Amino acid sequence: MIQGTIIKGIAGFYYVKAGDIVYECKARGIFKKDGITPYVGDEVIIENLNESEAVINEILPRKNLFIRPPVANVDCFVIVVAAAKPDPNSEIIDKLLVMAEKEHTDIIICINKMDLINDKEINRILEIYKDIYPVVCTCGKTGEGVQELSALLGNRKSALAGPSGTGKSTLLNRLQTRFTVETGDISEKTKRGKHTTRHVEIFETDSGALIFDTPGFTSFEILDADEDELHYLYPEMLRFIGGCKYDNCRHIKEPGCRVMQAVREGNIHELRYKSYIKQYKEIQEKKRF
Ligand SMILES: Nc1nc2c(ncn2[C@@H]2O[C@H](COP(=O)(O)OP(=O)(O)OP(=O)(O)O)[C@@H](O)[C@H]2O)c(=O)[nH]1
Ligand SMILES: [Mg+2]
Ligand SMILES: [Zn+2]
Repeated sequence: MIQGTIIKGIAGFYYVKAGDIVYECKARGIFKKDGITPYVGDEVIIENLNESEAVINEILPRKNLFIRPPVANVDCFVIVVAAAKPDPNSEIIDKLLVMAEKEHTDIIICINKMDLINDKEINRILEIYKDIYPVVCTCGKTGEGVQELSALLGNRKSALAGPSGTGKSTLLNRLQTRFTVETGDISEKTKRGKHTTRHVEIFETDSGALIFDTPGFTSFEILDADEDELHYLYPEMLRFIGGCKYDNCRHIKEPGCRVMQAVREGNIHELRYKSYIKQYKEIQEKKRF
């Protein structure tokens, strides 16, 4: 019996790292029968059947589990946003943030490709998030800011997440230099990433932290949030919620809403508020069908 971490899963095989050895494993048949799927990041107990074959016997209790990106046991999400190419998509960013907030993971926002825009434009993006989350600006092309990002990661297990083409794998190649992970241009025609990374994989950074590279996406659906709890997942709203006139205020159009007042006074960023409303309605809409 050996305990290890699933670092990659491809075509029914799971790659389990225990110490310096990576075992190629199958999952025990019973998992499938019981509807249990192993995830990258899972701590597992494996058993060597013979020289070349091993099976996963048991998945140890998870700290958390995410479906998109499909990862388990994440301490910190690094939401990678491109300053341009592709342009920042606040809808995807805020949905990822809500997903991470829901499971109480740590969050870092990384604004990459800072070589493509000027300081004024960088500040415009910083303004939205800098008072809520740690934000780091990087350039995957030159390596600028990568040290700072690495310092922020510390020795947490962090997962890179964000739209396709924002530079997640490029940053990964800067954080760890042992392997070269494939990266890809964004499409000239659609201005979107080409989904270069196809599977989740865990790497060890040069400073010894574990980091998940994940496939990017171009859209993102909220799967199981509750609209009435959504406001708790916008940390900058928390200190205002108690000030609303009505206990069940959801800050949409209720009179005496303290949150809306904070938006008017510039204490909650208008774009964040707009994205809150949009998500709120989307969740409601989804429930109706
Ligand atoms: N100008 C500029 N280009 C960058 C920077 N970082 C990455 N790129 C380029 O952006 C493109 C996409 O980079 P990837 O690292 O493949 O992006 P990704 O987020 O891993 O994309 P998926 O795997 O599809 O999710 C590549 O052509 C990179 O060379 C940067 O800081 N500045
Ligand atoms: Mg990638
Ligand atoms: Zn309110």
